[in-house]
Amino acid sequence: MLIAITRNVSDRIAYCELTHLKRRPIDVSVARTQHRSYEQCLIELGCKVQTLPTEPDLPDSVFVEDTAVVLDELAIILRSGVESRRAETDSIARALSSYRQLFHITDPGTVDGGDVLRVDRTVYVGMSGRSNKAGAEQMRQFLKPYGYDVRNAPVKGCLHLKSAVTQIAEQTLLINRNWVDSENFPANKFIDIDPSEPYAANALWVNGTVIYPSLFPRTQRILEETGIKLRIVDVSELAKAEGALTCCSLIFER
Ligand code: CIR
Repeated sequence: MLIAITRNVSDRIAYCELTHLKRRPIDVSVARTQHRSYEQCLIELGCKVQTLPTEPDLPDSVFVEDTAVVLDELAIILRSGVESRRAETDSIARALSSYRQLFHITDPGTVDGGDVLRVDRTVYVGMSGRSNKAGAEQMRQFLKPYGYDVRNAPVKGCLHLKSAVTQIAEQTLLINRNWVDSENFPANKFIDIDPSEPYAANALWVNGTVIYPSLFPRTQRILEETGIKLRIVDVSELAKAEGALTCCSLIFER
């Protein structure tokens, strides 16, 4: 059974961190409605959704993916590259402690979960504005005993590694090659996003279906033509906070 940890949208989401986007008004009630449809989609795809209580004072706390990495054998509680997001991990660590043994990234390491892409036994860590070599090295030490290969993958022009590349089928990655070099991921097949939709590489593969945002119709068509099974969701209001699809959940086997 897959567990999906989520968290309701903070009233203060308008004060979120923004790196590559201009600040635009965010309608909290629309963002919450979209977030509920996202959770509903996860339920329909077979996840048991565990929604954590809202953190009213933490604007970005809906983006739970950035707080932890959960693998079958352990969970790593992360240390964000931005100070404003570090308090988000307390409640996540409490929730995850019932499922996994916990390890912690510590100073000077920083890693945001949006920078962590696992493909089978390889864990790629994006070298971005949020995640650094010290953080990746700590992950490498935690994961070595379990046989994971941890590799650093430089990204440029985007927030996180998973803004640039995500897994959408066995050994198949959806990629924006302007933001990350495909040579970082040997032994994988690639589907390129439509170049007019640079943010289109973030998709969420759950139980054989790809949850995909309605914002990128051209890339959606490419995926449909490839025969990928899609579930389309509207997360346009959350996207104004620079949040993508993967970042709104932490999904793992119970
Ligand atoms: C931030 O800048 O941290 C948030 N406004 C957005 C985080 C999105 N996280 C993700 O894609 N993993």
